[in-house]
Amino acid sequence: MTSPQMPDFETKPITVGKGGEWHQSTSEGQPVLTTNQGLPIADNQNSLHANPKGPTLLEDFILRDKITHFDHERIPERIVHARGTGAHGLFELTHSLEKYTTAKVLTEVGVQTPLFTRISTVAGGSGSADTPRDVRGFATKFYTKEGNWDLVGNNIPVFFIQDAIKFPDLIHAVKMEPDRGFPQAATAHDTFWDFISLTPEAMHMVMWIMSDRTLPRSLRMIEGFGIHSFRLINAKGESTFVKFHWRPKLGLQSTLWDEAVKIAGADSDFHRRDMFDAISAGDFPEWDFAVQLFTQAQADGFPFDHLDATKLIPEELVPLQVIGRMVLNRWPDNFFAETEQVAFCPSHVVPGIDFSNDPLLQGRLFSYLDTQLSRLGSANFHQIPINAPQCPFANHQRDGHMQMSQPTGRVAYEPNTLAADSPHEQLNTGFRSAAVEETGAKDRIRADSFADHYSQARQFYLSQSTYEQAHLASALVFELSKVEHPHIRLAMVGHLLNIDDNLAHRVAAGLGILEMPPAPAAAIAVQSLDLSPALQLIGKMKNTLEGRVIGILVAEGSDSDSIDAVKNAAIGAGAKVKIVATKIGESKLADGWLLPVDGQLAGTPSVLFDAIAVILSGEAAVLLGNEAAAVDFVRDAFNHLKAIGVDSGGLALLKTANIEQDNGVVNINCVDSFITVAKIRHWEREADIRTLA
Ligand code: HDE
Repeated sequence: MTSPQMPDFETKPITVGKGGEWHQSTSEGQPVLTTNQGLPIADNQNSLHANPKGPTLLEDFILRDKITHFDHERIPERIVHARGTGAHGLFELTHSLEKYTTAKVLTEVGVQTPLFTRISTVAGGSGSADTPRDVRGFATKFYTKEGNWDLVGNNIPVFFIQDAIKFPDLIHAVKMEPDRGFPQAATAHDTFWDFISLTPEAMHMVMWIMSDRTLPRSLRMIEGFGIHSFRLINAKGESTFVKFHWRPKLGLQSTLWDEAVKIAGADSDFHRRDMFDAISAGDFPEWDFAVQLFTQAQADGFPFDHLDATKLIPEELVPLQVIGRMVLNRWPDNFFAETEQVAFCPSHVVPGIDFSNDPLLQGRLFSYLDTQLSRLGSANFHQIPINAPQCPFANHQRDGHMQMSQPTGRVAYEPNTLAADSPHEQLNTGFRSAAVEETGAKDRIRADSFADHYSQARQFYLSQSTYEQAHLASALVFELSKVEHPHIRLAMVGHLLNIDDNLAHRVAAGLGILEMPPAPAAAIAVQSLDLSPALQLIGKMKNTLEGRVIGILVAEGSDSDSIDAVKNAAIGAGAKVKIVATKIGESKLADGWLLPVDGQLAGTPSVLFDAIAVILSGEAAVLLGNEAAAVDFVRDAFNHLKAIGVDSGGLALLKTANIEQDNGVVNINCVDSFITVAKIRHWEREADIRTLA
């Protein structure tokens, strides 16, 4: 029903009771507030007191009902990936993989499968900021006709460790240190780097997390990777290995470190808000779904073991085939019920998809079910609407905490003769594991083929553009500079020597290390693998304003034609536009027009935008030159390598801020030039404004 006071919001009373009419309604026809037992409540403002100034009575069951429920409103947050943003959407297959799999979701072209995707940070608690340097989880639950398929991946195609038994150590090292309870959501501390420096297998992942991939501009601009090799199984029972990839339609885009830090202060919900705004505006985020398919024979020829999750298969070696797309088109009705309670398990697969022997994946097959039992508190977590399959499901499991279904009949076992219509196994279409022969001695052992810890780390670093290499080296300097124990810094620089001599020396110089430590002995000689340009982030950025936001700084007396011209051109190119001024409300322009303002200057810094325009009268430029927030607005935009469009007043403000004009600073009279430069970051500017490692 729609409340007359708030016409824009649809309010849905929670009516879990079956049938019946509302016992009574308010004079406005609204549903009556009741207890959880359906008792209508007369007074929701006062508890039951012995007298007007007397004690509250234990008898007040309405107060106890309300407070008790409130006291139990939280469930344990996820041990990792606690902070997340989720949305509903659909998957549409565009190319059939029928040759490789029987899974209907991968063979029925054109069919739209509903799904729910949750994107998360890893290390921080559920209330932490959206923009720390961190891996992003990328988990999708496909509600297929053959049951739920959960693809629980990350935005980085490799992982820190090779064996699941190290996961608790890794996470204990990265989370806040147990004696002091900080830092929150940060790898820049001793315990993390101590563990990493003793874990050479993590070096490839270290290159990825120190790259700008861990500083995304938007969750709509990240890739997703299933990481592990999985198997596809076809109708003949033959299996093919597969790696899954998500590719954002908006291209990849990252922020700079200084920008990410400032965004955390300006808007700690930056990514969640961006996703909410985009979906609410009908700008539905979209990803291509792609696969890398390969056989055991091909895998045998790779210079690494594909079962080792610290390795990736370069696209140049096994090209990606795009087979479908995902669109996120519906924000959840209720954050807790959906985004918080959604329970992903890599073990949720459908017939035609199976696991590989990746030891990390094998451990995950246990961990997620276990964690859901603890978080959601019941073996019936699959009955929560967000987790329930959207196809029929039936078995003989019964009872348990919070059982929501009421099965009928006397038979809850199989085989039976008493209930012919009870669920039975289905040999032909049911889930079958790949028939793989296993040989060898049982042992706690790491395969020799997992021993090369540096070659792909080297390949990644050397494949980056010079700008990206500088960011990566500087990130290492920043992180290690926060480490209090010098021996940990030295140990890390030692590992870097095995990756690339130049990188190690850059980082050592940044840390003030005068004498290089020895490189640890590599288990096998570091290989020089072919460079893989596809590993670059800059190479995957799109020259576009779609999904981007342009901030226009105005003041009293600004020129309305210039504002209109920038606004129309930016919107025409797919951007959103926000007007920023010293006061919220309206700004009176030179021609008397009252322009609605979206953001007040002090609370709307330029870190929230992809490019800015500054349109000011000469008088306003002088006034704003004495305003720290205005000077920071333009300085930060410049320092974050963003395009700046100016009129003469805007140019005067840039002068006050000591900004020299370059290719990214243009006159907005030539609005097309502004739109062109606004589509990109101006990397060449960085060497003039910042000392990088
Ligand atoms: Fe997870 N991971 N993980 N993980 N993981 C969890 O499950 C775990 C790993 C990933 O939005 C937990 O529901 C182990 C790799 C995502 O709800 C937990 C190991 C990858 C999410 C768990 C790994 C991931 C999780 C915590 C080493 C990328 C969030 C709460 C063997 C392929 C899903 C939960 C969401 C969440 C265990 C390693 C991705 C504790 C033991 C590798 C995206 O069960």
